[in-house]
Order: sequence, then C-alpha cells, then structure tokens
Amino acid sequence: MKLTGIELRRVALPLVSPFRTSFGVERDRDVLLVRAVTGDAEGWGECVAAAEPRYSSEYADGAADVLRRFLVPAVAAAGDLDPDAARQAMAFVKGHRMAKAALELAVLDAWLRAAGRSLAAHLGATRDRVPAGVSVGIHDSVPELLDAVAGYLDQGYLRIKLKIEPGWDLEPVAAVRERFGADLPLQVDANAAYTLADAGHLAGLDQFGLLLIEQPLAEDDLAGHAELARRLATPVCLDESITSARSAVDAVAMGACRIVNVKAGRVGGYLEARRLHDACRPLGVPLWCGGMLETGLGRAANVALAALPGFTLPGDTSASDRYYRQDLTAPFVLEDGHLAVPRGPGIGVEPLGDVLEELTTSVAWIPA
Ligand code: NPQ
Ligand code: MG
Repeated sequence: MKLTGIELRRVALPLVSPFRTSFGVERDRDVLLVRAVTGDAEGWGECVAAAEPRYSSEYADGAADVLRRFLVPAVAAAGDLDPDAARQAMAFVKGHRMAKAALELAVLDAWLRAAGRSLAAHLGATRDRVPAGVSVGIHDSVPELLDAVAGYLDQGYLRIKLKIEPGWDLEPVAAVRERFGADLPLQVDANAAYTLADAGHLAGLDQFGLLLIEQPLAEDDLAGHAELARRLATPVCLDESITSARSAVDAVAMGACRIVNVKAGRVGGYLEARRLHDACRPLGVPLWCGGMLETGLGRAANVALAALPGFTLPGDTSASDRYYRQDLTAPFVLEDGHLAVPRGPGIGVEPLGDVLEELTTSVAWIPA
C-alpha cells in the first residue's frame, strides 16, 4: 500500500453537558483526526489526546506537532505500507503514544478497507454487540447526580461509573447505592486524585460493593497502588498507569491492580491493545474498554476492541448522545443496553461530510 499523504484535521464538538472530573471540566471536545490517503483506500484515525495536558502529558497540539514533524514523515518514508511497517517506522520516537495510535489507526483503517476486512474481525472480536457502561461526572449536588444516574439507567446503561475526588466520594456513592440498590453494577474513577495517606478514607468505600476503584493514585505510583490494594477490599483497576502490554502485566504481577482499563490511545494503538489483551487473558485479569469522549470514528474502533473475549466487564463505550447531540458519524445508539459492533470494512463507519466540514476548525495536508 502506497501512502499519498496524511490530513490532520481539528474538529470542535460541543458536549451535551459539561463533564467534570478530578482534573478539570470539559465543555467542548477539541479533537484531532488523522486521514490516511493511499492509492488503494482512505482511512481515519482519531487522537484521544485532550486540548490540555490534564489527564495525560499528551495534548492535541503536541500530538499534531509530533505527527507533522516526525511521525508522518517517517511513515511516508517507509515505502510499501502496512500497519506493522507503520508501527516500526514510528518506533524511534519515544512516548507520544496517543499520536502514534491515531496514525496507526488511520493506516490500519485504510489497509483493512482495501482488503474488505473489518477491524473487529482483524482484532479477533468474538461478539457482535458489547454491553455499555457510562461515566458520570462530578455534579454540584447529590440530587443532581441522582437525576443524572436515573436518566442513564432509564436509557438502559448496564453499569455506572462515578467520577470521584476528595470531598466527592463516600457521600455520592452511598446515595447512589441507597437510591438504586445493591445490584446496580457500580464503580468509581478518581483520575489519580488521592495519595496513600487517603487509604483509610478510601477503605470507607468497601461497604458499597463496588466492582472496582479506578486509578486512585498518581500515574507513576505502582508501589503505592500495590500497598493501597492490600488495604482495600474493593479491587483496584488502573487506567493512566497502563502504557503498554508489558506495563499491564507488570502492574498485575506486583499487585498494583487486579483489573485493567484498556484504552488503545494510551497504550500506543489498537495493535498494542490487542497484545495487552492477549497477555492479560491467560492471567485471568478482567479487562474493559475505556473511553476518551471519542467521536463516532474512535468509538467505532473502541467497540470493535471491546468485542474481544477478554473484555469481560462493560466499558465506557457509551452511545453517541451521552456526549454529543450531533456526532461526526451516524450515531451509535443503545439497543437493550448494548452497542452493535460495526461489521463493514475497516472501522466500519465514515464521517458525515457536511457535519465534518461544519465542525472543522483547521485542516493541514502533509504530502507523502
Ligand atoms: C477516564 N474517561 O476514564 C476518562 C477520563 C477523561 C469517560 O471517564 C477530553 C479528553 C476529556 C479526554 C475527560 C471517562 C476527557 C478525557 C475525561 C478523558 O479516566
Ligand atoms: Mg479513568
């Protein structure tokens, strides 16, 4: 496959409501898209980096810069292109996993479209639909949170994840349990807002029968997570700390987590996410697919990944309208609490041309 060029496109999507986490409030999703044009087909990738480096060190302008200056020229110079050649061509760049993942996905999508094969089939999906969970932001009051959760349950979401931070943890969790009962699949995500000194306080969550607590401590604090895990009955799950298949296996081996949130962007691509899956599955580590407020393009790829057999917990793979009144693609909708896995070639979805043009804030074409 011969690369003609790469388009880097920035798109701004208004969120249906502000999404607050322990690291900040989002009102619009400023997203970087990558379009790979080849002689055979075109492909799309979505970069999960946010506009500001609050969730991760990567951010959208930084990703666009490393793509334009280093990653795209290296992939363009690789000659006969396939996804593995693209990965090898990008390997000399340290880090920048979200940028690499976006370009890898664009190349992978083009390559699979040329072959008439779906991403789900290529990754090894074993299901045609996946159960949907929803991530619920920090609210101004407990009654407002309960209204939001009630609305999501009415829509059919099969598990609820509450964002927590110091000052918004035991009380909202207790209130959700009280209102919706002990059988509701419920988990929490701290986005690294606590320290090991909070272990006693976090043990107060044990009475609520949570599925897991996600990333309570700092990204680089695996030893702290292992110590915290010894002091909690609630299983610890890692998100930000997991940057590769190897780091996932190591985190499990040292007792830093029992469950892994898989985000392809965070580990450097869908192919590394599959390697993570293949390494963790024999260890019996439950996996679930995280979310980064993707548009329908990234969401399609996440749903394909979530259909692999090791993804045994519902993911943050929500319907389009959880985040966007108007998605870039035909909307993903909940059917009986599930999302259908796209079956078409590549990621199986395309942007809606008029919507894409309307929401685009800048475009750059990089010839190969
Ligand atoms: C998480 N996602 O699991 C992330 C955090 C997150 C669905 O909870 C812009 C870009 C805003 C990335 C907000 C969910 C974001 C973002 C939250 C990621 O930790
Ligand atoms: Mg998380």
